[in-house]
Amino acid sequence: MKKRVFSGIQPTGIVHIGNYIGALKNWVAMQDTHDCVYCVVDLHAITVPQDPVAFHENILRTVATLLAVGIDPKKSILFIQSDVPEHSELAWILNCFVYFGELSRMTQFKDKSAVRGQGTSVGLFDYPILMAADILLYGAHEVPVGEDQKQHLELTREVARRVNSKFPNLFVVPDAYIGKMGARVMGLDDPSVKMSKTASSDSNYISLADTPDQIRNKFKRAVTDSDTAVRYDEDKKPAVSNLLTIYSAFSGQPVDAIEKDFTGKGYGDFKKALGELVVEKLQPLQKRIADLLKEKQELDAILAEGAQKARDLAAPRMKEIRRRLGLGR
Ligand code: ATP
Ligand code: LTN
Repeated sequence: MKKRVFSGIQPTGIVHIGNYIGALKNWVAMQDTHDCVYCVVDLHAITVPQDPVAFHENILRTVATLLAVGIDPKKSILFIQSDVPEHSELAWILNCFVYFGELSRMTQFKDKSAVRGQGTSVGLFDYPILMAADILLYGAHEVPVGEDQKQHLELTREVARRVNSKFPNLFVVPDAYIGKMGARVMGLDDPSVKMSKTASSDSNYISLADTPDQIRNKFKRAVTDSDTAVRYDEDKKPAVSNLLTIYSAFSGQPVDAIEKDFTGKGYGDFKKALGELVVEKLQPLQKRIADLLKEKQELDAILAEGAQKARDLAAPRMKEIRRRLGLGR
């Protein structure tokens, strides 16, 4: 039996190369070795306000992006979270096993609520519990995510263990799968913060929808470090190390081979080559995304089938959970 994988992505905007390198590349690779369930987590996205029209477009664009990068609905289950109501139901149950203090310590909550102040929703506070429900509902063994989700995964494991101590073997305790390279792609304008689609400046990230000129310009303007050598050193040269990580992810070359190619050349040459490389790799993806978005019926059919398969797994699991807890009739 193959091990089960579950992961999710928020449809909050356009997917950026940090999401791609840190998470989606691993999602695609795991399809051949694992039994994969991938979800567009729209209920997570409404923890902050969304305009319904733009939001709906973002959901479809995210689905098209997943298909374009190589998520294959014949190999994996691909669906939208709100199509499977069991996620919300399990989240409620798990809420009753988690303490206020634990959620207050989540760094993503602290960061996001600091920005929103009094406008912080209860949903934002509860976000990690819905994520735990996503994972535990499917009995996932492994969860491929970027480094920023490590703390949420730790909480998920803790919740699973806690429930299991009262209801033995109810949940599989999942492991985070965090890649060795590119698990934390940093902002191009500031290598001390992670690349984020909700960053204040759009020179922070390269989105999968950027035009060739935008991509070239963003790399040209990307922050570098004080000396001139193209060399990987996370502590002393965080900006260039980040660019080398991106180069390596898009070219498939190991970092030391790239360093060799650029010996004696300056940052200018390196950033120019990086811009061209990323343009060349993203163009076919962009075309596929645009083509898929024209086929609304096909997308809908894929999602309907994915939702059905996900429900077929979730419904009996939820029934069992209700029974073990003594809920209902
Ligand atoms: P963002 O900060 O860009 O809004 P997010 O982390 O809030 O993104 P998602 O879009 O749902 O939310 O993330 C999808 C996946 O991408 C997750 O596994 C996340 O860990 C990963 N990821 C996000 N940003 C980065 C990054 N800069 N480097 C590597 N992986 C990342
Ligand atoms: N919080 C995640 C998205 C997410 C997720 C999940 C990831 C929601 N549910 C379940 C893995 C498994 C993020 O990347 N911001």
